[in-house]
Amino acid sequence: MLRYLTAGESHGKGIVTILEGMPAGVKIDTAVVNQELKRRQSGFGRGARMKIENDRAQILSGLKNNIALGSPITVLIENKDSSIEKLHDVLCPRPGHADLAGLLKYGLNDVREVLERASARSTAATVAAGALCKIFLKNFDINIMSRPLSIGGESTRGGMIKIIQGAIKNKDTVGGVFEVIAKNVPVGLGSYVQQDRRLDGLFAQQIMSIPGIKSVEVGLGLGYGFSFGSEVHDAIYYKNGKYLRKTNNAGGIEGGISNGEDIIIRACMKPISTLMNPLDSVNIKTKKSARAATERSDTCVVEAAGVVAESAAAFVLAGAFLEKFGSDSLVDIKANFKNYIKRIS
Ligand code: EPS
Repeated sequence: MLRYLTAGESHGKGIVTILEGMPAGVKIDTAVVNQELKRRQSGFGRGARMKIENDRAQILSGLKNNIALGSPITVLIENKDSSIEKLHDVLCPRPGHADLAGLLKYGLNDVREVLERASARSTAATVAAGALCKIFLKNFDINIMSRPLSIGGESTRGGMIKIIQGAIKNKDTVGGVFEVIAKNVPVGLGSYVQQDRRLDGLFAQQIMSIPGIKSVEVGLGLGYGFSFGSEVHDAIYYKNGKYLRKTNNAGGIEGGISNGEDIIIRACMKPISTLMNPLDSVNIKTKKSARAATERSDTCVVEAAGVVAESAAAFVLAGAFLEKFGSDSLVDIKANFKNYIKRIS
């Protein structure tokens, strides 16, 4: 079983991931992990923190001479801004953030004690785990990419940049929609036999858990609700010894199983909750009306969220792949994969 845990506060010493289940024999290039961490830090609309941090992976366990041992892989990303002990209390929870619900749930007296862990800084850990999964998947030519589809309703590159510039000027934030595509995924990952093995359900769980994500859809998604079956189901053909489809409204998943087409997932990210022109809130000490807290933050992270969602998708695909083809040794997995491809061809 492939699984991972993360730890770390936004302004603590660092962010940590432990990924367990990477098979022995996979060559891990730390530069590839660093490249993914850098992609997460990029994108138009990011705030000042990204100019401070230069996220780099230190791999503390699970490798010998850059080859996975089959044991848990620990990745540490140190925070340059580790000022957690010196930061001021936060007393006015931000609407949209975990601030108020977290405060009440854990019986805390300072919103900072919530926001430090609820911060999307933790997504650096998700990306580290996802980068390792991507490296594994690359052994089978599976590639995952993402792109923003629209920001604030604008779908051209120029329009998106303009909307973000306007949001910065208005001390506002803006949300958007992005798409994740996984190419060359073999037919047969996931299963219809149990709800917790359905590939679409697994993607939805992982991607919806990324901070700020409010909806996830596979393929045509919401569009199915406005369609007739004859218009949207992907007809099946057979040519040159292969099944094929001319459309991919299913987004590469039928019955909770990959069907061999590209996997296409779209997700919507809400606008960041820290507003420099804050909404109404309440001071948790005095219970009097007050403006919500302001913190250094980003204006738009839709592009970066796409990179995080690629990682979440890589984790799901790697897990499903290992379940299908074995999980201990890369050599065995390659042999099983080859046999399977031969059988279905
Ligand atoms: C983030 C680091 C944070 C925020 C952002 C994500 O840094 P700081 O709070 O020090 O500016 O920029 O977190 C949020 C937007 C949030 O709502 O928590 C990062 O590394 O991605």
